Amino acid sequence: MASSNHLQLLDGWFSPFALRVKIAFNIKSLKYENIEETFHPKSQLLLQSNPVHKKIPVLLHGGKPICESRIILEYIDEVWNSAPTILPADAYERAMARFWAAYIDDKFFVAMKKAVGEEDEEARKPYVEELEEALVTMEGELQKCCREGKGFFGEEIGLVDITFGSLLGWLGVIESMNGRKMIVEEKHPCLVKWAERFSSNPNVKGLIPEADKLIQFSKAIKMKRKPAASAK
Ligand SMILES: N[C@@H](CCC(=O)N[C@@H](CS)C(=O)NCC(=O)O)C(=O)O
Repeated sequence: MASSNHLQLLDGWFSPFALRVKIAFNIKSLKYENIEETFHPKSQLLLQSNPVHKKIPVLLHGGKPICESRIILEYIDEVWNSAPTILPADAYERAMARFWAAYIDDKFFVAMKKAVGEEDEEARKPYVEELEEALVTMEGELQKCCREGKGFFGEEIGLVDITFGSLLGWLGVIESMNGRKMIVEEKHPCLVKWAERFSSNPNVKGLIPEADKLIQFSKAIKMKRKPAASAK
């Protein structure tokens, strides 16, 4: 039986969403038990804890499940509310952080997932273009922060940085598929520095899976799906 403060994470090493929670744990210096989800089949613990979406990550706090990565980040920040904080103290800035975090998931992640799913370069092109558009938008937003002397989308790593930065590993997969970098000095000078700063931050370092490992993982998933697709 879990004690009321025991923290468990239903994790998947490849998951950008689970990565967000691990970064938040580090920011708050929280100890947790990592439970790697098996997926094939999904564990009883996952099905019981997230019966609606049946997805990781799930945070179990004293046995009580909290689902959806951005909701988990906000929960962690509310329960362990001393500094460093993940959301800004100011209500307007908090609303803006939520806006950009939602933009990253709705626009950037969706295009990224579709791009990773397309082996053919021509089929991948429209999604890569969507990603490029979103990168220019995020560069514009980050430039405002840089002008205010901030190193991240806030003073320190916060909701927007975690939401966006957790996708860098998978962006590396698309870069490898396309044979070129997507965040480049000429178009995204602030994002280039931000990505370096984010990845080397002590709360993040070592957590972003290597692109090569993700590429192998993505190939294995596509192989599993192929027979089903050709049977249609
Ligand atoms: N919106 C969710 C997305 C979570 C998600 O897509 N998790 C994936 C792993 S990266 C998953 O569990 N997929 C299993 C499935 O779709 O059956 C969040 O932010 O937590």
